Amino acid sequence: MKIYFAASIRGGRDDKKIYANIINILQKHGTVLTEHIGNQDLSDKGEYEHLDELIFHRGMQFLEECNIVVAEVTTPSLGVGYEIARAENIGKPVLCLFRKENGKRLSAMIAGNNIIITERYKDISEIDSLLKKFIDSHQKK
Ligand code: 6IA
Repeated sequence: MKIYFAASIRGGRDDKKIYANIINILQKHGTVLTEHIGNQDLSDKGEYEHLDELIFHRGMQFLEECNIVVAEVTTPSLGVGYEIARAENIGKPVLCLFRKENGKRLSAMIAGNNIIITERYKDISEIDSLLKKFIDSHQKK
């Protein structure tokens, strides 16, 4: 199982520890093609602009290659929104994970899309079973 994990980079890195924890859990279920998202040294600064084209093309290749997409969507990110829409267009199953906190509300473009599965969680301990449920439902199809 090849997993494309998407989460905010330039949208903000406040949740980077949570991303790293989610990646550890995902790795029990398959290969995470985008492990760098959990990199604690990766900031939201724009010092790598010259690499943007490379980053985009590599991301799109990984999206084609993956079996499922898992996106942590609590911190809004243009890049993650783009990846989700693109994944849906090319027929990849998408699971969005949203942390219930601070009265934040998930974009209606995600919450209102019935093709995408959105799960709300309070604690990282819930992720493993949410992921199992998602993988099982797609393997039965
Ligand atoms: O708009 P955002 O930057 O928040 O978008 C985040 C999403 O875009 C992630 O899910 C990634 O898949 C993708 N993405 C954005 N920036 C990068 C990136 N920069 N590396 C890999 N994927 C990215 C790091 C540059 C590097 C030289 C350290």
